[in-house]
Amino acid sequence: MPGESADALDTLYRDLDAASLRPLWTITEQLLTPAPRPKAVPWLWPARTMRPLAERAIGLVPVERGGERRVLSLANPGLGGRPYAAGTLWGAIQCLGPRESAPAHRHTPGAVRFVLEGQGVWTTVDGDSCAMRPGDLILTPAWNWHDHVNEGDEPMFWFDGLDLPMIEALDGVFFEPHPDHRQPVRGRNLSEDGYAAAPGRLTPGGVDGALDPAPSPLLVYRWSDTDAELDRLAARTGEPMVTLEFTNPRSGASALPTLACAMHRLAAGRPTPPVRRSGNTVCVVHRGTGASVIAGTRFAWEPGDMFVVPSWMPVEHRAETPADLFTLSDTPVLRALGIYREETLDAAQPVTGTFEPRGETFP
Ligand code: 1HN
Repeated sequence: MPGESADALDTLYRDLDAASLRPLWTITEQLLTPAPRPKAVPWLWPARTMRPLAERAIGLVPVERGGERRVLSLANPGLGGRPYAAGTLWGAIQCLGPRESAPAHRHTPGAVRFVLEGQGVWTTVDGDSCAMRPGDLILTPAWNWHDHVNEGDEPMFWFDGLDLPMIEALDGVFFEPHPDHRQPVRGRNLSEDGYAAAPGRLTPGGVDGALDPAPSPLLVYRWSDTDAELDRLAARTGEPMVTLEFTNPRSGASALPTLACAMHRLAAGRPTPPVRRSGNTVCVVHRGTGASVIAGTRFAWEPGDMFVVPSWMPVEHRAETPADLFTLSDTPVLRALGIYREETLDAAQPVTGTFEPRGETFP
């Protein structure tokens, strides 16, 4: 009898549920999507909103053990309140007031800092004290002790990028505070002694290089080097956009095993072709103004703004003035697994909307 079998089926589903079993045939289509369907949405956090809020936090919130860092995380509205810029990436603005220091600790998630504003902060990474200046990239590889000390008289602001959501998904997070507030310092800018001029630390193009489970021994990539190399590359190619990846000078691989960092220089008024890639990207505007179209929505940007391009969403950039964009992505992980994809699309995307920043902005 059909009725009987329908009842029997209902009972089966109830009993499966009670036994903590899920029938795949009812959920196949939400699990095996034809292409990535990230929960994260394209989003932009304006510097004009973040900067004054960070400054207010300096006045109100001390940096202490337990809290560890004065960090405002980019919380993608698609992720239901989780403090992540995208499913795999942490992005944030961190600030440290004059003469403040953030205590030494280490953790299995790896981190990078891209400096936005100020001077006088030293980040010590396993005893190597690294100066931080605007436009510099500083690495704190997994399980390296690190602390930040502001020896200057002005506040400093930088972007933090971490692979924390990936390491959390792998249930691989370990964290340990250092026994002392500050770790012992072996010297200043030591990693640069050996590698600052090494070939293979700035690689044109990126994404198809070597893979390496070891992080870069060079911990600091100075803006002056990046800038000069971008100039040379732009002059040579004449393209609307040139890209330098910050690479491990020993192997040519990404800066950290899980994270790729790059700087893109955009010529004014020349749009880039639309591209989509598997994996997530966080962009930080270092210089210039312009706009990016992400999956049909136009995001206007200026220096210090941060925005996210979720997996497989087409993106194209157009600078109004000569512009430099820093990007952080999880590409090395997808490549290590043999599943990375990238595609250039034929035609510019139709623009179906304009992004309106949320929260007050302060001109
Ligand atoms: C961390 O240790 C830092 O050391 C910054 O500056 C941001 C976000 C999540 C977890 C650890 C830092 C972080 C973080």
